[in-house]
Amino acid sequence: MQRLIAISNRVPKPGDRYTSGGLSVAVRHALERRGGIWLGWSGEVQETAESEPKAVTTRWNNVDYVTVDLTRRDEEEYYNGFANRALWPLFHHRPGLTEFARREMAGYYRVNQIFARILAPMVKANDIIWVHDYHLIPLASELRALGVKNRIGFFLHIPWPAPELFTILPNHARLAVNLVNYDLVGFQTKPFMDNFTAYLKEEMNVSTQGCVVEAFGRISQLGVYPISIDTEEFVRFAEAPASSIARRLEASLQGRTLALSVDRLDYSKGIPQRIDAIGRFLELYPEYHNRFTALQIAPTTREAIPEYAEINREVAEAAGRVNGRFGDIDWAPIRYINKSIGRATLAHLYRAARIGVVTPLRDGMNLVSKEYVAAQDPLDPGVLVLSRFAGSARELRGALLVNPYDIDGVAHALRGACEMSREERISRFEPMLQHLKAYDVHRWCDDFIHALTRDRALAMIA
Ligand code: ADQ
Repeated sequence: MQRLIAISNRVPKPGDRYTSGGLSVAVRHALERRGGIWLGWSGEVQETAESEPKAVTTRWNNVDYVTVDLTRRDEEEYYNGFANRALWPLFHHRPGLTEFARREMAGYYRVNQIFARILAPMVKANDIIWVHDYHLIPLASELRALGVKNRIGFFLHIPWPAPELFTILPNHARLAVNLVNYDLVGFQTKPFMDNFTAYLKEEMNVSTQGCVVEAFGRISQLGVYPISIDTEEFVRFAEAPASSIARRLEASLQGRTLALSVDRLDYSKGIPQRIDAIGRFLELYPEYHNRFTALQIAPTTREAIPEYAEINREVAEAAGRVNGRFGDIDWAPIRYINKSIGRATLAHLYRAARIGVVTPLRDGMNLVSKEYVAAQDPLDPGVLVLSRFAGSARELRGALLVNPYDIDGVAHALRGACEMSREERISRFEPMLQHLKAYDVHRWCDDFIHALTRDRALAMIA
């Protein structure tokens, strides 16, 4: 079995199984089975600018965790700058929030070069390399420039934008060439892959043959690999005796219907629009006053970026408006907290919620929607209200699909979820759970690695 090397912006802590998300669990599992390396930023910032950052290696269960500190300038230009002020908003179709500076783009390429220089000497001839997400699009090109000839795959966790939006980036052509330097490029959904091939055709005059791109002196395979969750683990968590937090929540609800939302606090998640829709629901259906509670859990992220401080203010204000207008001395319709919650507890909270409200404006996949389904009680499941613009909407067909921009539409869906019979809830839930059991995160991981190694065999035959 070939050794695997994974590279992502951040590397999870070795042995930290409790707080890690599904992606970390699956990639770690694959790494431990094959032996390997996981390389990325430590999350630490060195105040003194060293000429070449040092890597620290920790070995744990057959895997070398290699972490690199960045300088303050690297963090500002690569992470806060090009990755999160240019690529993230633009790839989520928010050109109005997109800021581009050549200095930051240079920082982005510089950090990719740093990772490549640290990794290249560690790579053995037979290793397979798997790069994750928008922070690292140029990494294969940088590794190739250092003579690395191995199979290198890339998975994009976020959407790929429509061509006319992608071309807003002054370096769009360079990024496209960077992507074709991978042997395999994985997208969450077919429309995202189609956006990339449409761009290649319209802007670069490159046609794809099926899922194969032959351009810029290389052949690259494209594919759709929808990421998933560790379904069995979530089912197990949800079925374990309820934690004290979950019991406190149940007691505090006093029999009211709970609608739960869990998101990183990010403008792509549509939280202010969702809160407005809850306000509209309470306006249209006063019979739900004092019978309905919405809980929004949204830990803050990327706080150094002004748009993220702004979204926190916006959500708090929207929640305050709805509570002020509809609340009473013994009832606030919306509870808004910025806490991070352990995964086992999260499963209990999902199960306690009659409605899971997941309404991003645009999302690569959205794992919360899958976790919510997996955590439900099969005999009395809740209803998922899901944005049609989440990647997961293509798989979770038993959800009530909504357009998050249509406040009235979401309000009607909330009412439909509150009123839905147990029979209908079960008939919507069962096929979704079956799907999540068949296509869990381990399957996702295996499919991607299989495609990356299978194509190696084909290349050798050719
Ligand atoms: P995210 O944008 O972070 O991921 P999502 O897919 O929903 O979005 O994953 C969030 C994860 O964080 C979930 O596992 C969730 O349980 C966890 N989480 C969120 N809030 C939490 C809280 N308060 N406490 C504890 N855990 C919390 C990006 C893309 C997505 C894509 C994933 C994976 O934006 O579209 O699905 O990567 O590819």
